[in-house]
Order: sequence, then structure tokens, then C-alpha cells
Amino acid sequence: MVVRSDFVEPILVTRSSMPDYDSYCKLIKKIWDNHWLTNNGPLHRELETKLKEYLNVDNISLFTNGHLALENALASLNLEKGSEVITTPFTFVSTTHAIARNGLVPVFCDIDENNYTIDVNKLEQLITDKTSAIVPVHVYGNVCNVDEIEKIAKKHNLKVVYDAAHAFGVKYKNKSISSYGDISMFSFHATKVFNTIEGGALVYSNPNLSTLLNHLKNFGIVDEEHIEYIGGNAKMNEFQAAMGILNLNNIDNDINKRKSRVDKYRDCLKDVRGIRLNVIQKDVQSNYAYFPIVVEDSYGLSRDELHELLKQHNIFSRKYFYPISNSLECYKDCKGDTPVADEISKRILTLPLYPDLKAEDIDIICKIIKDKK
Ligand code: T4K
Repeated sequence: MVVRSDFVEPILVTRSSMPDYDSYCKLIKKIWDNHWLTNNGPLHRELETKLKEYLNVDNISLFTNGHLALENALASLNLEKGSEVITTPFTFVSTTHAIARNGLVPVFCDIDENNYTIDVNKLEQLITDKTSAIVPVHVYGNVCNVDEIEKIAKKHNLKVVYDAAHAFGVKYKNKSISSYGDISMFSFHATKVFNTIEGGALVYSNPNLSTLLNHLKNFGIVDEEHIEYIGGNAKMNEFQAAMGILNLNNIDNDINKRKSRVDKYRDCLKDVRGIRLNVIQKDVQSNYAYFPIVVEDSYGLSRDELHELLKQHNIFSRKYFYPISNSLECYKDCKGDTPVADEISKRILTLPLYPDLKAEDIDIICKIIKDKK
């Protein structure tokens, strides 16, 4: 039996990427020199420009976190209060909260059993004359069926806002995943492939949204004497931007390292009966954000038992995403049956994955999964 000593450091589900300490100190020295800490400062502007180049997109706005970015994305589209927004429950609860906190009504669509994103075959039947938008989620960086979603949205004149929190750096048919839909939201939280400590961004096709989004994230202030919108405060500060500028220098290297970890996991677990691995999608360049497995009955242990077993070895996998949004008390009255999402949420486990995860630790994790002890 493999036992990891209680004295070694725990292996957590992820570990933030951080730049070299001295480079960060050198960069934030600029903040001490100019006393400009937030409100669209020079580092914020520099990061915005660099992200546009990296993603090859025309329009981007930075936010203090991904959740407020998503809330503001929905606010900027001026959707009718009380209208319905179709989304999936198999996500971090932020997605659903962003809809509800805009005075919109979430309607839950089931997910595809292979890639866990919105099931486009069940989407159209949920559209009513009250529907104003669709908020699909590129969960784990898996790409939604963007082509079909676009067709359905066009046919019914609906807005599409992608929760792309997990999908930074993902490409579909050689284009940034944020090129699809009206707006896409990336999270730059500490746990994400690319982080600015806390942070997020919106990428959008309509350049006219820039000014509105910049006002919405700054109390609706247009200029010193004009406040035109009921905005909040969702601005990214200079320390966050500095972290982003430096992490961006290393992003391709980080994604490559993630890929090699994922390849190793896949190789070790490919023949384990009852452990289903994440799908490899056609035309998709992945960012290898998460390593989810589905624990089927034939494995012999339940998902919860495997989660516990790993914990006993000081390895902390996570049940992303359980519980799902429509099982929560606050959303119990929302419409939509989601049997596939219910089932997957009870079987899903995300294993530790980050660029510096050691090969020998992956061996140990996989051996525990294979030996079931
Ligand atoms: N939409 C989706 C689909 C999302 O997944 C998220 C966020 C959002 C929207 C909203 O975006 P943000 O507003 O967060 O930008 C974490 C993250 O806090 C959250 O950002 C993320 N999704 C969610 C899936 O995971 P927790 O409660 O699981 O985090 P926590 O504190 O348990 O951390 C998980 C592990 O990460 C730790 O065991 C170790 C590691 N870690 C954590 C932190 C905070 C680090 O290595 N460094 C750190 O600083 O929610």
C-alpha cells in the first residue's frame, strides 16, 4: 500500500502560479513611484493591451473579479427585468448568482453527458417569449457547442454571454474562445490557469460596450459632473494588474506544463475500470485547466469514498461541481429538469492539477485510485 507520510505537505486541488518574487517587487516599485493604486492606472492599461494581443481580440475590459465581470456583462445588455435566462446548473454558483442578482430569472438546461456543457438538444424547448439571453458555461475549459448556440440565439433573437471563467487561452477552430457570443467572461482568480490574484475580464464583439462597461464598473460615473448609470465598484487595481503582467509572460509555459501533467494522468488512468476521463474535443486547443473524473458504479467505490480515501493520504481532490445550483434552496423554484447534471454532480471529482505538480505525486495519486486503498 502507498502511504504518503503525514509530514509531507498536502497536495491541494490546485496551487496558484506566481511570478518570481523579485520581478514582482521591481514592477510594483512603479506604484510607489507614482502613487497610482487603482482606477484605470498605467499597469491596468498595460495589462489590457497585452491581453488583447495575447488573445487576439479587439475589445476587453478588466474587472476586480470574474463574478462582478459577469454581473456587469449582463447589466450592460439591458435585459428586461424579470426575463428568463437559460443556463446550466453544473457550474460554480457564481454563474447563477450573477443572473439572479441582475433581477433575471435563471432557467436550467441540462448538460451534455460527454463534455458537461449545455445540451443544445434540450435548449430550444426551454425558450419562451420571456427568454432574453443564454448563459452557457465552458466548464473545465471544455468548449460549448458554440456554433449551434449561435444558430439558436439568432433564430430567437437572444443575447449570449459565455461564462468562460475556466477557459482562458482556449481556442476553438484557431480562434480565442472569447470570439463567440456577445460577451465572454474570464476569471483571473488565484485558482485559475492565468491569475491576477483576484480578477476577471470581459471580451466582446461590440466596441460600443467599452464605454458603458467602464462606467458600470465605476459607479456609473461618466465624468466629474455626470453619473448616468446605477453602477457599482468592480475595478481591477494596480497590484492585481502587476501580477497579471508577469503571469502572462509565463502563460504558455504554464499551459504546456499542465498539458504534460494531464497526459500523464490520462496515461495512468486510461484502463481503470469505472473511471471516466474528460473528453478530448475536436478543433479545440485546451488550456488543461482541470482534471475531472467521473466515478462510475463499476469502479467499486463511490465518488465520496474515493474523495475520502485520497484525503486520508493528504491529497485533496474537490467535488467541482457539487452541489449544483438548482439543488440549492434559493433556486428551488426555478424551472428546468437536469437529470444528467444531477447524476454527473454526484459522480464528479477533480484531481489535483497545476503546472508544478510533480510527476511522482501523479504516480501516487493514480496508484491510490487503482489500488483503492
Ligand atoms: N464562473 C465559474 C464557472 C467559476 O468557476 C468561477 C469561480 C466564477 C464564475 C467566478 O469567478 P471569480 O469571481 O472567482 O473570479 C474556487 C475559486 O475561489 C473560484 O474562483 C472558482 N470559480 C471556484 C471553482 O474555485 P473554492 O471555494 O473552491 O476555493 P478554495 O479557497 O477552496 O481554493 C481551492 C484550492 O485552490 C485550494 O485548496 C488551494 C488553491 N489555492 C487557493 C487560493 C485561494 C491557491 O493555491 N492559492 C490561493 O490563493 O473556489
